[in-house]
Amino acid sequence: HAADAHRTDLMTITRFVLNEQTKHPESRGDFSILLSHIVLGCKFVCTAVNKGEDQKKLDVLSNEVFIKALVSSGRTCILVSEEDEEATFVEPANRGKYCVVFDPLDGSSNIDCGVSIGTIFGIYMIKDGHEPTLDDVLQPGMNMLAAGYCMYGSSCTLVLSTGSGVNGFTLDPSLGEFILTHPDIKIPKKGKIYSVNEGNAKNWDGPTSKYVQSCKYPADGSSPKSLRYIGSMVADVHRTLLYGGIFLYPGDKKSPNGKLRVLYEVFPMSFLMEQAGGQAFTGKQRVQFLRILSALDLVPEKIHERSPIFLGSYDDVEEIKKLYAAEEQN
Ligand code: P6P
Repeated sequence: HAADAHRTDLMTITRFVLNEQTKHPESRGDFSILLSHIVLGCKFVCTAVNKGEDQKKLDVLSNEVFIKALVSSGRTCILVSEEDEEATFVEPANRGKYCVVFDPLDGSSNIDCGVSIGTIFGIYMIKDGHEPTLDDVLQPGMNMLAAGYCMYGSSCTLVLSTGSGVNGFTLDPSLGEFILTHPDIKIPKKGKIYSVNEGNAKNWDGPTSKYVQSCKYPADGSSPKSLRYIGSMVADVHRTLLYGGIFLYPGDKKSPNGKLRVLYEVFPMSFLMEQAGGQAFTGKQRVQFLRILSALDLVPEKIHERSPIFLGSYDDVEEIKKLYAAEEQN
């Protein structure tokens, strides 16, 4: 009856997070309450996306739902959304100790052709008990307590890390619950796929060009990597996490900081990759003390600033780090 036991032992995301909470006896459950409101937002967006609402409305709708859910949780004090130029400061009566940075519907330009899109989020703790300021969200990714994404595709999958590994949950529409389907995700140490928009190759710098060339014409005679690029970060990162390989959004001559946003695209995905045994690198940070800094060491100065990003399987990212380090030495 093992199968039945499995079927009846429903590990919902709520139960999973409460189990995590027991590891922090000092916790008063605020974090679990915050996560339950993020989960509520994801369920709403999943329904709205599947209803086939039109893209413009969905962008605005998703943002409003997450802002309202997070404010009403009573556990947040600052919210940064890709959709809002300014950060939202929660009024004192409803304030909690967490700051949430999120992209409510990343890749939404892909909605009309049915490509998977997603919500990406990261959670910081306010720095200390003072009046909240932007400094509380301009923290390095290393300080994130949790990060995750929810992918709206053939199924609705929420991938989450609260700092002790990565777990994936799939929405069971009949129950309206996210059920644990991918326990303890580990990214393969090396992969056979590279994921980049080759259309930008003309403007790439030396190390990126050399690395992509080595994917196509391996010097050691091994077989070339396959190119898979969906153009929706959540979909490209989810495939990289499960199958291995490397995802790149490099800087180039036209956009030295690339396209992806630090707070709610680069940091959450880098956090997840490191938690799954992979790594993340920006190509811009100087080598310090003979250690090339992780993307999570970056300290953002603006809430919507961008950064180049190379993330995925440990060995694959290591290759491009060596090329940037070599260029640095010259
Ligand atoms: P490009 C979608 O617009 C997005 O923000 C990410 O989801 C995706 O990874 C990237 O931009 C795709 O950008 O320039 O390759 O079309």
